[in-house]
Amino acid sequence: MNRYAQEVFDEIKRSSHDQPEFIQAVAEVFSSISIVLDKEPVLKKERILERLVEPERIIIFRVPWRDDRGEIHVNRGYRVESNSALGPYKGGLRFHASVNLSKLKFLGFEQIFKNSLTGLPLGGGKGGSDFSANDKSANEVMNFCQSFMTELSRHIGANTDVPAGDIGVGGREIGFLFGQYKRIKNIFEGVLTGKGLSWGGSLIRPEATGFGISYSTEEMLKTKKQSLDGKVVAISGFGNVAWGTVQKVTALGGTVVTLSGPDGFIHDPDGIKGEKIDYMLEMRGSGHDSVADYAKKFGVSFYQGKRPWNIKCDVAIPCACENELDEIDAKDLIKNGCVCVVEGANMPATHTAVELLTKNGVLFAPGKAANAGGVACSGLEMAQNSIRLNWTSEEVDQRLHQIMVRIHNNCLEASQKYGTPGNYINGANIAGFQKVAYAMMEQGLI
Ligand code: 2IT
Repeated sequence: MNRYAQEVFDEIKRSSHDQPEFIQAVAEVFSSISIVLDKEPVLKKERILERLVEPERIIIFRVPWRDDRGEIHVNRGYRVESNSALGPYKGGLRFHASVNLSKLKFLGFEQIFKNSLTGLPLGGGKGGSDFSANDKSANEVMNFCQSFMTELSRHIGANTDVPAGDIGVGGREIGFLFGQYKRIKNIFEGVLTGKGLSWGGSLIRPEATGFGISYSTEEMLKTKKQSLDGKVVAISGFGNVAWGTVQKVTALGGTVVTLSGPDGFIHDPDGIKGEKIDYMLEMRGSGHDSVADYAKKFGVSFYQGKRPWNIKCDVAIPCACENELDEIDAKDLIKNGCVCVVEGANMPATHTAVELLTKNGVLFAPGKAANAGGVACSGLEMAQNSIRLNWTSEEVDQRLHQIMVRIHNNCLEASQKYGTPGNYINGANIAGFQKVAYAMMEQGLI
């Protein structure tokens, strides 16, 4: 690491010692951009790193709500407004029992660079709550969302901060949140993305993250004169990201053979396609948060408590959550001849796993480049809201495809320009960082 970066990093380790995911994300970005810091002393003079790692604002609030039996519960709500140099804060809301400040600071930090890479006018942010919808009724989820938005509505707006979904926040939750925002503010505006189609949503937004991941994968494989056609693909997760990825990978000729949940993973060697893809939506809607049902329904193997990375595959796409693919998994993938690992989730591979994979010549794409299609389509939803028009699915998909190809090429070019050709981690961090850093300097001491 560059000396200036190391100094700032040491201070973060001290001041944020209880935020391991945030420290992990900062370490990766700082290592990648060290070469830029070496070449451009103005970045130190302007203290860009200290400014970047400190969110512009963090809002933490009480979310009281009533369950169906009349009992009162209190959850903690958050919005981390990381950076607005390039546009309004933009990033998802995560509702899950595991949500804490470290995770949201890491996700908000990543979102700055991801959103920069999209080429759209989007700042970075993230939010959510330690609330899990799984064991709650629809009425309880609505009560929670209304209470959450009652406070959040003071801090967001179509030109200020535009949240979307993430783990635990899908179309239903966005609907409840949007309805409450409109009631409180008396403004119908594009304050959230991932909206329903009849009230300001964009076609392709539900599929966009997975489609974008597949387009990225295709571009990476192209550099090795390969394609997804005929490839065996292992995927983890079974939520929105996995669902879109299975659809597009299958359409491009790949065979997806695994899905996973907190309970374990399923292995379907014939491929997850047709009605099996639709069944993913049913599993998610059931609120069970498990994939064992898939194995029962389609008569395939289910491995309790295991992750899918020891299944032989050509391409692996972790789409569940942070740090779900470790050193042991990386060794299994390498041993089984995997040629490409693409982060569908945010930071699903641990630091050691990434080191092992890249050292062994496995193509590797970081989440901030590969899964940027989700937020890019959110940017397209905002554009449609601004012009009060809706584009066709073909038009949105074509723009999404163009954006993903451009992100791939920009990352590859930056990796070459700074001496590590084909290292998409360095490429993504450098390309994403430079644009934000210069925008911050042009806007004065912000
Ligand atoms: O991690 C992500 O990029 C998202 N959850 C989507 C964010 C967005 O604003 O669409």
